[in-house]
Amino acid sequence: MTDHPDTLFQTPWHGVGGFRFDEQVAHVFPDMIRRSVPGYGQVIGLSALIAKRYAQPHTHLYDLGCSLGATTLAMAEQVTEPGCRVIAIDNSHAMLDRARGLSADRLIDPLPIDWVQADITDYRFEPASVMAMNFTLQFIDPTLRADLIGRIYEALTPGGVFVLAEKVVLEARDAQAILTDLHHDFKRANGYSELEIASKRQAIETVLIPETSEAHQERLHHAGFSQVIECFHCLNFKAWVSVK
Ligand code: GEK
Repeated sequence: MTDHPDTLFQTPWHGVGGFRFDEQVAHVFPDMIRRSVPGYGQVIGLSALIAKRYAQPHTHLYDLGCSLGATTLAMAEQVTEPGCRVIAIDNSHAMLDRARGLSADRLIDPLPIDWVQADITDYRFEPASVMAMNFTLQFIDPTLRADLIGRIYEALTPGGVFVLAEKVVLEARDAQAILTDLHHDFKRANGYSELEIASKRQAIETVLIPETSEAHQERLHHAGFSQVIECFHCLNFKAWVSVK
């Protein structure tokens, strides 16, 4: 399938209440995220490899904030343990609608997948061996993040893993400014104009609230994870694999 090109920000942003994961965004999402997040494909591939290594028989694998199901499908294709199923959760109806359609078009028969429209901040997780949350915690109200990570830890079986990928910020302003410039260069190199970069930045700044790596690592340790290991880093994007 060819990705629909992301042209959403070719006119200035006049949105009220910030960026939303609606039908317009869902339509262009694969193109948008690939051109905006350095290493996105690597993080998806890595999540699937981690799922393959850590999935335990007869447990759930969760994809939290699944959007169109890139992580979901990658995990479902790699895991061969018996009795596993993937629970893909997103609170955007538009995203899930599209994700269900895309997964129905797949020719191979991976693990069973449940597509669930729900808010992950108040969802009751079943026992799971693998939980992935790629580029989603950054959209959750910061005051709810510790509770969510705590509930993820509680749901994991001993030896289970949590994959977390996020946009991060540096404490030092000068260093952060360098990373921001380079991220904008990445977007320019992927064909976004100055107007598109500025408009997207304006639209997203009230809804995407990044934290420092240290804040993420501290929260993961505090939740109880025995190992918190950075497994991906490109510019201002990182991923960690945390083992219970
Ligand atoms: C990928 N992981 O392709 N509950 C459920 N879903 C939520 C919530 C919430 N409270 N808040 C936001 N979302 C995906 C990419 S995108 C990242 C994840 C991005 C959902 C939201 O609807 C959107 O689909 C997703 O989190 C974030 O690997 O757009 O930069």
